[in-house]
Amino acid sequence: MAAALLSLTSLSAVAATEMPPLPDVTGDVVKGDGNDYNLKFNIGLTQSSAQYRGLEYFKKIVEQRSDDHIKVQTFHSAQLGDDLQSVSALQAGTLDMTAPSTSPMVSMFPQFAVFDLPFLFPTPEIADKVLDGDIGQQMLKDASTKGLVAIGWSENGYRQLTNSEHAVTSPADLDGLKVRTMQNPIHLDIWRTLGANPTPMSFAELFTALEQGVVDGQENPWITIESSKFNEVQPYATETNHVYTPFITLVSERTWNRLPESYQQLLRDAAKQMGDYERHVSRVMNDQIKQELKDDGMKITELTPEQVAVFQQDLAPVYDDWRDKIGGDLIDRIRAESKVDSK
Ligand code: TK8
Repeated sequence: MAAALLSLTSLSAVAATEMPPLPDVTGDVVKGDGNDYNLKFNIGLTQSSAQYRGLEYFKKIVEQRSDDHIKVQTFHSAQLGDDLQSVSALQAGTLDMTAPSTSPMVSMFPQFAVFDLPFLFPTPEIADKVLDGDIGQQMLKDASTKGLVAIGWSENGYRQLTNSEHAVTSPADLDGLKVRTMQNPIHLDIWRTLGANPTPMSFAELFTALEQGVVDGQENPWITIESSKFNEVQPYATETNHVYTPFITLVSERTWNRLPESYQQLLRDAAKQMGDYERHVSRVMNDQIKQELKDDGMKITELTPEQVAVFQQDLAPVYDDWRDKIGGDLIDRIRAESKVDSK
């Protein structure tokens, strides 16, 4: 009896999180040029991420609406390369599609750095307004160069800190902590300013680095922490929500130029629908997964508004330093969206 109970509890503890169902495909079949196409789409996260769920929906839409003349082959867990390698592969024409975080791409597209400024997006709704409004749409146009065509936004989400050492409630607790960051100068600045010892690294190397103690901590959304099993090697987490990271949907320009216009439009439509659905999945699962991580024994610190304010104050200089480099005008426009929203 005790054994039966025990196995029941452990079963429920590992039960896979339920993803919201894949929506039905709407819209008519799109006529192409009679040719068949095969699109390889590679992402960095695992099969249990919201990102991969979004990819499954993208595949369903594109295959169904092209009457199977376009086949979408999905790859996860950086099987065909990490974010930066995938972008290079798109430029070389050896991969058709990918959806990296914007952060490692700031060296190519400096305006993406707004997404790295701490606490700039207070709510997901404001992120949506920016991504789906003029600013985000202009960014897609601006990023459609250098061998890439940018066709949509999904989300990675709000980032949380995890570590192997101790609970973190204030910047003082970060003293000397080795924190992996994305390959991005603002993230380096954030963690250096807070007193940690940051190391930039590709996401694909991160689990091993945490497991072997090369770094003590990292930061990513709850869903990424769980789907990448970081909680198995990181007993502590702090809900910092310090940065909101989007995923940008990219197509190789070489692939794009081979497609008839009707299929180009189909990819744009499907990327939009994937983005809406993926953001929904990501948000529905965020709290659910935080709870699961707690149930699985992760020690999660939820900060009080006063404790968050200490992080915000310490990070004020990061804003000032980056304001001119990114363009103060863009930052002000994003801030204005937040003000309109809070009225
Ligand atoms: C996945 C990455 C990842 C990002 C990171 O390819 O590197 O920490 O948050 O999720 O884009």
